[in-house]
Amino acid sequence: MFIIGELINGMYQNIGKAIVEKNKEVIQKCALEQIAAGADALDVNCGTASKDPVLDIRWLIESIQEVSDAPLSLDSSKPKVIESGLQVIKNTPIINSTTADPEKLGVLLPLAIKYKAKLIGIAISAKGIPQNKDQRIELAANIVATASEMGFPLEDLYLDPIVLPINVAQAQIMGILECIKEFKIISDPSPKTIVGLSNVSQGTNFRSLINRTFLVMAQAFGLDAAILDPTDLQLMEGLITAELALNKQIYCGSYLDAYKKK
Ligand code: THG
Repeated sequence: MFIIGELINGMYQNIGKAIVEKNKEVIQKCALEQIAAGADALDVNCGTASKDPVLDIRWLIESIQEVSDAPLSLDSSKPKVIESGLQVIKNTPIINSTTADPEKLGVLLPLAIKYKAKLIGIAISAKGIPQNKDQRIELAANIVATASEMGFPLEDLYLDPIVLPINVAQAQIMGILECIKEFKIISDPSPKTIVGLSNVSQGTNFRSLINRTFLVMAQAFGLDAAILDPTDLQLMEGLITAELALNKQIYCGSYLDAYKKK
């Protein structure tokens, strides 16, 4: 599983405050903690706290890059913010994200090609979030078709069905899980799959329990990557144990420690 740490997001109060006050120690500590906990990459999202995300995303990236060379995922719905970040990123960038809207694809695919970035494509259209599995698959297929036409390597494309909170969209959860399996057969070579995990538990009690239960189910459907909180120890232990059951790790008495040292 490719793990993208979700915690550098202006949506979190401490990070929003650090962005406004330009307190880079808070950001650097958050970056290092997530990496120590097992993150392979870090999501970077200015959130709504930022008045000038085009500049603030650069400040976030430069602050993180002073202490770590982990790959960064540029999380913004605004192509201008993503382009600004791409100009200062050192390691392979991840663009998070494009929708299936042709206008967005037309801007973000050429940027992904120019900067040799990985690209997350989310199953959302200009009309909004789909209401069922078939609509999600149709949007994902549109993204794959456009990426393929433009010569973007499909192994670098991560398709996201868009996870919704279980307390408002309970009837859609199984369809979202099935998308993870079906996205993989849209093309050969297969695109990869990703979810923003914590969406599933927003507004609920027992957030951590809901996150880790959904993650293990998504892993059984073939999930390749997740944006999640790597400092949630029980979540990470569930993730590692599911990889064992899926034959992606070799069992040994100390498999949890062995994975963490990888
Ligand atoms: N897909 C993709 N990118 C994404 C998402 C996705 N990026 C953003 C988001 N979804 C994933 N990241 C988060 C980060 C935080 C939370 C949820 C998803 C979260 N935050 C607390 C909340 O809203 O309750 C903040 C509470 C606090 O202030 O402590 O839940 O789906 N491609």
